[in-house]
Amino acid sequence: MKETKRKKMRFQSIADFINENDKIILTAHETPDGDAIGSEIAAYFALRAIGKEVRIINADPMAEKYYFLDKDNAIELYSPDMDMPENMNDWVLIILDTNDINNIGTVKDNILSKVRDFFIFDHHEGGDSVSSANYIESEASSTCEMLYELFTEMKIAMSFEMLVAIYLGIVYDTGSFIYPKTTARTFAIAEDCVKNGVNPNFIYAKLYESNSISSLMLQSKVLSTLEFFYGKHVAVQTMLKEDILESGALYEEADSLINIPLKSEDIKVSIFFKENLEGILRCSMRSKGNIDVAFIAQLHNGGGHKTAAGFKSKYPLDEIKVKVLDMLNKYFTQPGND
Ligand SMILES: [Mn+2]
Repeated sequence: MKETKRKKMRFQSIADFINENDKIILTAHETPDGDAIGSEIAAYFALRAIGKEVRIINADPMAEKYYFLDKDNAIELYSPDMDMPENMNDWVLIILDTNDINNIGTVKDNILSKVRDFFIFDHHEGGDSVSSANYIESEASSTCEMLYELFTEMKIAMSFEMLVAIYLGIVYDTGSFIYPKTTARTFAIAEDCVKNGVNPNFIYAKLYESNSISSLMLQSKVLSTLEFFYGKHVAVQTMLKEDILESGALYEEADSLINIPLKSEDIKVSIFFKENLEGILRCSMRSKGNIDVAFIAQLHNGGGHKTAAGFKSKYPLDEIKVKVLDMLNKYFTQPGND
């Protein structure tokens, strides 16, 4: 009996927030990934099913491979001249898949600061110091996995569209069920999705076999910039605006290139400097084991967690590269480094 009562209360805070508000804007982190988009779509259909007025507004465009999830064309890209509700005070915001309000781009100053209230629903580490209303489970594989459990608890029937989005988010964030936070529960949820018609091969093809030829060209350009530091334990790749233009690819198609160097056992940190078409330089970092890259991002007003973090640089490439590499010095002190 006690067990049932405790379980029933698990999602009380977010369920109350949803129940108390009728006009809800959803957003997720900058350069939204599969879990961010999957979460937004699943939450969009769920909240509409219980009679809410819902909008999804993101700071950055999503990759084309996710378009099929958005059957209603519900995802809007923030722009200063977009059609905003007259009375923003009627609306609340739910932030998905990040617990850092500095990680939602232009949505922070233009929506978060104007809505009546907001709630963070996420699975990343580093949420201990979040002072606003939140529900964070850092041991969950993905935000989509948490949403499945939330909707189950709220007794919201899960449509096929929702299950497709949830399954895609889980596959994306678990690296197809292999990353450390993958649990038996993750598989049980995936099983339920598949039992209800989600096709694993179709989702795989959408996620990993739907890249454009121009994205291959971009990949080849970026990979050719690969440099090694600290005895070949740190890899740096660079993408400039010209690389995007010459390949004909989209900025967001460079998303997963940061993971390529990590396929080598020797590489402990992968750093990717990427410039967008407006000339804004972003530094993304991934690490293995005990190497913390989040502190570097935080020093530059960015965010993320221990093994995956990033920030926008206010310095030119040459300067920021030296600064970032210097900060990794404490992890690679053995002699013989190059
Ligand atoms: Mn996620």
